[in-house]
Amino acid sequence: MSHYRLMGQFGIGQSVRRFEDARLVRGEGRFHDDVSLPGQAHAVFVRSIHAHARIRNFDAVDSSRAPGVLGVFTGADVAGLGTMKMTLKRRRPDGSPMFAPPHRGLTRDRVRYVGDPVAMVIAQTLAEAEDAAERLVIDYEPLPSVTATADAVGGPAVWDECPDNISNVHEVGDRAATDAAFAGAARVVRRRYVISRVHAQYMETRGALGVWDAGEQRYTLYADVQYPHRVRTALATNILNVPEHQIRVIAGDVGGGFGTKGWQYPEHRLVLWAARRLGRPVKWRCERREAIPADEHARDNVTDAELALDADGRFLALRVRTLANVGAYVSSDRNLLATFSNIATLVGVYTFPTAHVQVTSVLSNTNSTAPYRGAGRPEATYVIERLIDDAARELGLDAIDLRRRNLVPASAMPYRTATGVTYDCGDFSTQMEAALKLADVGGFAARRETARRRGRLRGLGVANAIERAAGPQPEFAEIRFSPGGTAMLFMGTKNQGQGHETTFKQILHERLGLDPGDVRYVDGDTDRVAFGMGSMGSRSTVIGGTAIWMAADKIIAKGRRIAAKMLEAAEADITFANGAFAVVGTDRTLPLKDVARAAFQPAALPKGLEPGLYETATFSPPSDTWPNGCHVCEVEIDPETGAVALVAYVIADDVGTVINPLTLKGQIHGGVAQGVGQALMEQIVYDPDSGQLLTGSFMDYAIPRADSLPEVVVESHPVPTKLNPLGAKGAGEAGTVGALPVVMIAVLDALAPLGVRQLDMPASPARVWSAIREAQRPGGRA
Ligand code: MCN
Repeated sequence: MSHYRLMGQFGIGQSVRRFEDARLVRGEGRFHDDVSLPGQAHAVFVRSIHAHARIRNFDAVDSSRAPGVLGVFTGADVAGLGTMKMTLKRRRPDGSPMFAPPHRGLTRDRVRYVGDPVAMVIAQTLAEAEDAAERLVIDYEPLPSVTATADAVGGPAVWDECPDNISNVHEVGDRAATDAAFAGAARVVRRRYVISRVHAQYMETRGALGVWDAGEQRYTLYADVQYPHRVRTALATNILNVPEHQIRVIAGDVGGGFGTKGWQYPEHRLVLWAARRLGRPVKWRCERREAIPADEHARDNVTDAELALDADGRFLALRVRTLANVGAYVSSDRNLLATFSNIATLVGVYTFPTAHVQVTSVLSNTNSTAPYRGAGRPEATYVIERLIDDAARELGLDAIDLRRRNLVPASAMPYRTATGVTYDCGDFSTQMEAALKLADVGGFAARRETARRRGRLRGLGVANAIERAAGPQPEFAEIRFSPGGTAMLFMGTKNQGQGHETTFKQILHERLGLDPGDVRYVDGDTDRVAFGMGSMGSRSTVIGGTAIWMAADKIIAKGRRIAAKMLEAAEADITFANGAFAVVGTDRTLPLKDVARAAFQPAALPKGLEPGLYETATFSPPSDTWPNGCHVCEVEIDPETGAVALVAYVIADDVGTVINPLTLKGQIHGGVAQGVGQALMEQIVYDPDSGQLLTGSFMDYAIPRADSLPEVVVESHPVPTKLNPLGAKGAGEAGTVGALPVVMIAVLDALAPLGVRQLDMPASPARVWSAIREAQRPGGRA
């Protein structure tokens, strides 16, 4: 197929179907558990059954003698391993440095959450390791525990060194100006919002295979991580204390990461340590029943929010106080990410003259919390959008009008928020009006009436979403041609299901006209890819994609010199378009593929030009992009059972230039599903007295299924950013950011006629049913 026929078919803006899917749907993907090496042993982790306990004694005699056992290791054995390090400079309320206790891999003397790893049992087979793990006798002395966010301060100390359980306090905004604005406000609305704790529930549970090569004196880790290079650096510098070149990290296909597979888990270092100790590869794979206790969790905030308005319903100030539950350990900056990522967009898409936000990170006897799709942004949007809706109801205003009255106009761009960030561009009004139209909000009253006649309560939710994406951290791309004229594309980002191969080949095609079939895509291997920060924060398209663009520009620059010689023209007269060089003003053209072949033939090159055609580029954006959009949904509630059905959902969104409308929709759909999941059914629950994890499996942790969602309609209204040559903004988290608030807003709208004013997520049938009964009780909440 010629380049000319291909142009436009695979370029930016085309709904190209994912190149990777054929392999994946045929079961030919290579996930971590598909990797097995000769002589590998199997590791099983023994985890705490208590929320908080002192370990009086380990008795490993029986376990060590079990058939096939190669070793039973405890914290004492791995004491030589380092820990992750914090770089954030946070403080406690008294000004002292923050209290951020790292996880040591295996806990030695005290366990601090159900699931805290205390021992590693390694045997010839997995079954033998599991049997031996059951024979390990651990004598625990249970201690009082605290798991609920609101109870953490003043609860039993998770660490004796930090009696009040306050890890740190973080503030943004102008306290004095905000206090003054509240003092002079015509109306003030106050609410408390509880954002539940959830688990990412990726399809592929975690795993790791550690290898020690004695000859090379080198570790290799196969694991499903989102940033292999940063995992390598962390292992080398913090944990194992070896040069980075002595570690190779390989992440093959990753069956979902969602932020939670971002960093360095204890199991990674432990399988490497064990592989060296035992002289054979050591593999661990996490069963689904182990995943919830073993993985980092997410969200889990209690927020008191206050909105000050003038007599015309204009926003004067926002005051937010959040308690963020960070769990028992704060091993790296990543464990605090959500606590500051949530701050910038608490003001949403609205003009606020001033704001003041204080986030207190509290320790508890729970798993660490970490980024999960949105990492603070869904929480922020939840708070501001629900507060606006509650304010409208309390003040007798129309919630849509109240939003309209306070939107940041497109003419105000770039707009500096009271929370200290700058939205570079965006047209929030266009998104909102488009979504309202798409959702036929005008026809809602009639639909509500029809539903009422069927005995259903119908509710409408509107929420404007904005999030920070693709912040200023570098990303890497390399385009490497072979002498035959085909190319390899090496990326520092790591695909976890987003469709990177397709997206990146489209960008490459747009710039160089390369047939995607002529390009092999590579990511996830620190030996093959020079550098990378990895995939999180909806950054890959914007930053990795721009790095491709820049590397492609270098290919064109060098190719032009070669083409000039081949076409016997002056370099200044050579143009490049549609995958071919041309002599300006003539019909003489030369495909890039031919130029690439010539690049490896010294005789074909201009004098002094180095042979070969391979270029790298590293892009670091000047600032964040601000994807935004408006979500509108409708729910119907059965008042007899409390069951909520999501019946309509539309989004108008702006992710800047859309690279692939098809995969973008897939991203938004997936993101919405995760927001809907949290709003309606998902929740990690601990028993308040014992600290036991009550939702340890899919028998008690509900996740959305296909029939939980209606058709989700997405309409893009791009406002390209000037912060990168693609004009693209991030998109991977956008769906979740809007979904979390809009569903709860719709639920509360449906319940409002019954007098229900307050309901925290998840809006499960039991909770909705109880809220209805409570409101209808004489003297109830209505
Ligand atoms: N896209 C586009 N045009 C844009 C931006 C994005 O067409 N302007 C499309 C592209 O197909 C691109 C995809 O959306 O490949 C995601 O792009 P981007 O916003 O760059 O996000 P990342 O690739 O950096 O992925 C990270 C993001 C995050 S932070 C989470 S969490 C998340 C998400 O992606 N985790 C996911 N989506 C996920 N999807 C899957 N299947 N699995 C996960 O673990």
